[in-house]
Amino acid sequence: RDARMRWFRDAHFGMFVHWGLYSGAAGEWDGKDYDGCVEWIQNMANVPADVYEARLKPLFKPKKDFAREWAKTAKDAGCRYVIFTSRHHEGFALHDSKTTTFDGMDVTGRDLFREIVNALHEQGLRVGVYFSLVDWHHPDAYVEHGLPAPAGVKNDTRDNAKYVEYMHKQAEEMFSNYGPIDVVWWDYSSKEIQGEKWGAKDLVAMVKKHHPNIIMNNRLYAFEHNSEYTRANGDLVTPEQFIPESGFKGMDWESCMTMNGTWGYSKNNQRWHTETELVHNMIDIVSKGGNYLLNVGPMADGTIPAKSIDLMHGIGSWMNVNGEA
Ligand code: FUL
Repeated sequence: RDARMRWFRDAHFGMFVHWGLYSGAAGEWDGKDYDGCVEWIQNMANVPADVYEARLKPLFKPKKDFAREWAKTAKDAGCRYVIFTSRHHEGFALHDSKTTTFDGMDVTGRDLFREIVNALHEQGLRVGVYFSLVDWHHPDAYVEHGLPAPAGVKNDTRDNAKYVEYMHKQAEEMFSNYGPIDVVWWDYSSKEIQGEKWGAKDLVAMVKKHHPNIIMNNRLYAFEHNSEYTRANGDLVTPEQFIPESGFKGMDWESCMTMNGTWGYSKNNQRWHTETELVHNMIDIVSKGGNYLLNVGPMADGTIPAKSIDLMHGIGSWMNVNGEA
């Protein structure tokens, strides 16, 4: 394990990217503004999957070379790895999938997953895949959040086994077709829906078959900090939006944090942390033995908001002086 974790422990700093169809909504639905965690807008505005899909697909227009911009932003800031949302809870998958037409290839004619992975590899960055277990689009997926069912689907006739089979196929496409992947960031489980409800053992075996040294977070199982249970179920504890008082003894960890209180892009939220705050977070986290996973939420065309770029530049200047070579 120590050998497998070495690069991660040395990395200290990674960039998180939340990008999907929700980026096009930009925090607004039917004239109503949302500004925190707007990658949840489908849920917050209670939108049926078919309506959501029809409205957002036309807005999702990645510009050429968006992925190179991401990779350069991360590299220049001193990140050693990038974790991107290959599919978030909305269920839209960035790769070229044979399991669905709700994927990057069918919507944009491009394999966005490949563009991203290749761009990160070109910059010598390690690659992490955020994979949502939750799916608000698939008609058979577990419904925990009370979303209205898509047209023609009744909540009580959902066949969860079918969803799990679909979800596993999609994961295997991502983990077998795109070269080396270093981290898998499952998201997320609850006490009711976790572990074998997701087919966890098979998922883990599949991912390890393709990437024997992959590092895995602990969210295939219900969220719990610093317990034996957590230790047994992943390599990483993932404090979200906070820095623990002290580290997690005997456990690797990574604090994931936003710059402004939303993971997905919101045109409304301009409550940005300052560069000083972000640098202090870095020092606080790294001094306690964790990694800092700092989020950017690009717009629908893949452009990272200017303010986020500024903040990343600021951290980069600090890292040039104070970071490790
Ligand atoms: C959570 C998700 O529900 C949020 O939208 C975000 O992706 C965060 C990092 O993890 O579980």
